[in-house]
Amino acid sequence: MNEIARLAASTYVSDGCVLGLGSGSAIERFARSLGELVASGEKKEVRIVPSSMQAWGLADQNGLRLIDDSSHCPSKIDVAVDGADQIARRSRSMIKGGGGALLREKVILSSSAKSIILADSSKVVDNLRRSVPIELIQFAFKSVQEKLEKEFKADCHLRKLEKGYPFFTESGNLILDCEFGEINSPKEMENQLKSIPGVVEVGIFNCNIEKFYVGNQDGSIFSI
Ligand code: A5P
Repeated sequence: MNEIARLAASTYVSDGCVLGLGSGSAIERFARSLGELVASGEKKEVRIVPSSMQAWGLADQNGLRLIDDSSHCPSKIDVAVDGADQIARRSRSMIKGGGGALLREKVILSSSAKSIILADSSKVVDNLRRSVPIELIQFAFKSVQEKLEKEFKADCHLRKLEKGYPFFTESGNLILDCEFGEINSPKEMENQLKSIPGVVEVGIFNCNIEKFYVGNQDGSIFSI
C-alpha cells in the first residue's frame, strides 16, 4: 500500500492543483507520501478539499494546505484520491463508506476531473457483494429500514459505536449497513436506493474512475 500511495502522489498530483482527499487508511498513507513531496519541494501549491475530519487532520499533520473555504466543496476539483471497501472489476463500481464519510466522498468524486482509487487486492471482486452503507436522516429511520427489508429483502443493521450508541455521520445522519447479497446491476441499485425518501446517500459508487491502483501482499502493483 505504501508503494501505490507514493505512485499516486508522484504521478497524479501536479503543482497548483486542487486535490480532493478521501478518507481511510490508504489515504493516510497517500497523505504522508504527498506531505513528503511537498516538504521536499517536489510538489508545490497543492490545495486540499477534505472529505472528512480525518482527511482534514491528515492534511494538517502532513503539512498540506487546505483550500481557503474547506467547508464547501468547489464545483471543480482537479484530481481526487480515495480508498474503497470493495471494487467490482468489470463494472468499475465500488462500495465505500466503511468509515462513514460516503456523503462527502461522493460529492468530491463527482466534482473531480480525474479520480484515482487506492486499494489492496483483497478488495477486488467480480461483483459487489459486501454490506452497503446507507446514510439516512434520523426521522426516516423506521420507514427506510422497512422499505429496505420488504422491497429489497435486505438485512439491515443500524451502525453503532462500540458501547452501543448510534453512530452519527459528520453530517448528523444515521447509517444502516445493508446486506443485499450479490449486486449485479450497481447503477440501477444505486438509483433505486437513492430514490427512497429519507435516504441521503448510498455507499454504491458508480463514478468515473480514471485508475484503480491495487496493491498485492508482496508489494507488487496492478491497475484496473
Ligand atoms: C470512508 O468512509 C470509506 O469510504 C473509505 O474510503 C473506505 O472505507 C476505504 O478505507 P480503507 O482505505 O481504510 O480501507
